[in-house]
Amino acid sequence: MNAANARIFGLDFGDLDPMVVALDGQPVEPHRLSAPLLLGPAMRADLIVDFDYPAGTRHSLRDVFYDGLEYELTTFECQGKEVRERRLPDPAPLPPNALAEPELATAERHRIIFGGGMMGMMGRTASGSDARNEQRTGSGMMMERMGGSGMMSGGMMGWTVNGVSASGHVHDPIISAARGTTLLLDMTNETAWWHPIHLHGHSFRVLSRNGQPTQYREWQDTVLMAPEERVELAFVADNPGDWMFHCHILEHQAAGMMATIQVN
Ligand SMILES: [Cu+2]
Repeated sequence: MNAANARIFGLDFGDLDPMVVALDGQPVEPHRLSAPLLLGPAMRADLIVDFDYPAGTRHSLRDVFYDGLEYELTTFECQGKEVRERRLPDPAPLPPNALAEPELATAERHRIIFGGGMMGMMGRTASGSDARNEQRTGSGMMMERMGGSGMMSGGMMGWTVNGVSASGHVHDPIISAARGTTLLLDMTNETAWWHPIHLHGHSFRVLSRNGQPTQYREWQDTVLMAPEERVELAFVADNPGDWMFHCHILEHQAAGMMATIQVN
């Protein structure tokens, strides 16, 4: 569980071989990791690791998200006698939760654009990895502080959802849906920064990233968007209320990257 305010983790399990069985509390088809596990603030993952390694061996878990700032997060050491002779078979899928399946054929499609930051000055020229590091260090941290203090609230430094940099309480929903409607959100991150986008009140299926269907159509309630990334997600709006929809880096939310989705 990433309980950090702003830090994104890229978990490299080294020679351990975890199986991912759930994301954001929702079962997913069990699968191995083919890359570091990315967790933005608010994101959760359930992993199963079978420690069938010889006693005395050490296995490190590293956070490799920020280039040049990789570090050992923790170390596991196998001790004592083995509890079984051979490795367990891969875990069976967890039983699904009772979530309504989105009806894509009749879905109501909405474009969502996340914008802001210092786009004109440094935004799109930065490569992905530069943006990662600037987000953590140097100009990025300075920008976070300035954005958080409201010094640059004149627009350039704010963060936006569909062009609006929200402040205070958000009463005008960007979407107002009749209960039971399938909403398909076609979202683009038009900034040079990563954003974990979180919706209250619902879980959604992540359908595609940059036009490529996702392998597991995972249920999540927070989706981490890379700079310039486009993500399609869908859910049945079946929980009445005014629901926050925001970046879970709370400085970004406070500087405008938040909105309301209303379900009637
Ligand atoms: Cu953000």
